[in-house]
Amino acid sequence: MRELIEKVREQIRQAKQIAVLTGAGISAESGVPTFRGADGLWRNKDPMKLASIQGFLENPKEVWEFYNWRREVIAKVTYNKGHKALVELEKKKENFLLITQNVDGLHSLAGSKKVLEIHGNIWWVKCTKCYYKYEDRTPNLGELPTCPKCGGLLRPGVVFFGEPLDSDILDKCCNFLKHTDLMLIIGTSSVVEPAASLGFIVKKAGGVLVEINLEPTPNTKFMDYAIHGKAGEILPGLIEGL
Ligand code: BJW
Ligand code: ZN
Repeated sequence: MRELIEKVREQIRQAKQIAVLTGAGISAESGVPTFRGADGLWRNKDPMKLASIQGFLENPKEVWEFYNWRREVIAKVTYNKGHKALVELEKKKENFLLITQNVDGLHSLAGSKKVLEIHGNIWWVKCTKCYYKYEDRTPNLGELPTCPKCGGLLRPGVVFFGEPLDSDILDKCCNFLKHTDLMLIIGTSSVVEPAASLGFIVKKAGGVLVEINLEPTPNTKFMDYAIHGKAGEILPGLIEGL
């Protein structure tokens, strides 16, 4: 393990441009539940009912109940050593981008500046009628929250299954990845598209892929390096020694 870490550290040292993709695993050690895996949310909850646009249109009350609960959980937790290590990496590398699938806002809370939240942010709400969008950090917004401007039904400011990602944000990610020498892919099961395929842009451009995860994923076979363990334990050691 120590040898593997040293090899990856050397690759990081040499890389002129670095991208990081994070998923729910990096926030797991903060106490935010992941989606898949043994303790994942989708073990006993149906993602198509709770996190798809069809699910929201059919039963907004149930979806809001789920998101109000998640907001309450996230309001009580904070960033961990893994988030903090990525703040340090950003300070060491001028050409840096952190792409996160997480909606918990913990990277920004930790101090990361160059972050793109490709699945949105749980603290934002959007009106389904007039599209007014604003930040509201009240943990529980009640049964069916309504828009302060027009009274229409509000929805969580996240990207549901079946919805396109913001095209400006996705373009920024793709343009950066085309010129990236090394990408760290941390704590994601790599099954949700298009995030799961972002690493291939780097690979195609000749860059190095490094996965950090508790366990192998469907993309592990495409990695140059795979480190198995907890992000909050691996990242500080990897980045401190740079
Ligand atoms: C640790 C750890 C520790 C734990 N340390 N590691 C192509 C093929 C097939 C399907 C599709 C396709 N293209 C699109 C689709 C459909 C769909 C999709 O991908 N489906 C697949 C699941 C089959 N994609 C979409 O619908 C996307 N939209 C889209 O493509 O639109 C196209 C379109 C164009 C034009 C018009 C209309 C549409 C949108 C995807 C949105 C995802 N939304 C969610 C919920 C909202 C946010 C929220 O509420 O939080 O985002 S789903 C959920 O999954 C959430 C996550 O961001 C996302 C990814 O999950 P993640 O982060 O990987 O978490 P887990 O739990 O899966 O994994 C955690 C990992 O951490 C595990 O591997 C653990 O081992 C590890 N771990 N502890 C290190 N301490
Ligand atoms: Zn409105």
